[in-house]
Amino acid sequence: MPTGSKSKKLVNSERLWNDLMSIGELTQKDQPYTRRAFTPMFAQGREWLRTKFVEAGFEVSQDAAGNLIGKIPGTTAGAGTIMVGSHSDTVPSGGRFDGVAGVIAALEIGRVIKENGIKFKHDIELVDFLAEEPNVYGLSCVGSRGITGNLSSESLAFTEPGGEKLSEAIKRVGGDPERISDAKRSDIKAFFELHIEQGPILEREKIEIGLVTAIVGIRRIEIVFNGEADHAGTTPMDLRRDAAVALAETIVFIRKIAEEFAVIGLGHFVATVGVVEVQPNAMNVVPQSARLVIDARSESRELLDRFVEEVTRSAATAAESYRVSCDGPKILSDSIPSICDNDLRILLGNCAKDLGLTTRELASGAGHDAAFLSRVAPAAMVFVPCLRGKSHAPEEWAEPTALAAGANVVTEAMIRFDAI
Ligand code: HGY
Ligand code: MN
Ligand code: MN
Repeated sequence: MPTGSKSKKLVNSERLWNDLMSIGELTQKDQPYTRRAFTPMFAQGREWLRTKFVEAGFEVSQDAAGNLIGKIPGTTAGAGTIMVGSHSDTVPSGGRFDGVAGVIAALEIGRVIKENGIKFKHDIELVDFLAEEPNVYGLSCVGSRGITGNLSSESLAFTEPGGEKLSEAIKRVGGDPERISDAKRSDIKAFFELHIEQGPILEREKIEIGLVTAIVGIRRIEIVFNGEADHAGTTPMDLRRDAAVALAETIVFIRKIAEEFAVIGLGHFVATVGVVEVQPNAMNVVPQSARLVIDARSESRELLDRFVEEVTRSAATAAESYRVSCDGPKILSDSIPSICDNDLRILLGNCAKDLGLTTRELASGAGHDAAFLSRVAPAAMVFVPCLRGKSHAPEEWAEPTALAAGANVVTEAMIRFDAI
């Protein structure tokens, strides 16, 4: 039976906060807060984390998929692993909390376990997953896909505009793509991820702990319209083959159909076009080509399928109207909706209540590493409120007390899970 707290608040809130603010300083100075996966700034963040893991007395390693892992061996050989973690990479001009709050919480939980001499039967692993955010190689959740055996040779061959392959990038940050299958795990008995909600519900309802029921499936879809470059001043309107107009009409349709699907009663549905590229992108040239990438999310795969059918029809109609061709829709990535483990969610809820915290269940409209971990292990997520629900922006904010509360809930749940 492990010693240690029963519903005690063991986390050092000030230390957790100071570490989070320190790693937040490791950002592209001209674009706070930016620590894009595989960049020199990301490598600085990783070095900072590795040092902290070593100082905390963890056994530090990297797996073949490039995940940074701090381990505290358990007392019982073969008991398996309890894993806690999230990601330290950011979106461009992102925040100081998305992902990295969960990594620093994992670091703090590991320190609490060591400092309080809490003995676990299970091995404990504290993880920074590689490249959770979509990146220049066109694939998100790189490290957690690796842990679940979902990094195919096709994915490893994805290249960024400069021609470097994803496999080369993984190697560059300490992974070993030739042994990528070694990253696949079957020993994880429970996975916990603490994350800011990245939405307004907990703050609005003044709830301290969010217990995540499901994580949406995310489908990223590319469409390219090809017309004809022409002089913007001399070409008569009826002779123009303007790719950008077909793209614009399609974006408006995407918004309309997403608003309809959002209230159709099949759970969470959202879609947006976050990437728009026009070539040759010159103000006095009729656009020859126009590329868009859609990020569509839903708890229902059937609804995502219907969405793609509707968008396909709309894009074809727009292309015909403006006498341009339409390549796509092409599915760039397609993660399935993930259900979080019911027993772990109940355990987290009981721990939160015993710690005097209010809770509510909610789905996650954001993607997370937990979505992949849930394919190889029981996985659960704890959300903490964030200011105005804002995320993926420098204004992202969460209170020190909220982060400490979340970390205490996860710590307590790990102790109780280990004792089952
Ligand atoms: O895009 C997402 O949902 C996550 O923040 N990567
Ligand atoms: Mn994110
Ligand atoms: Mn995240």
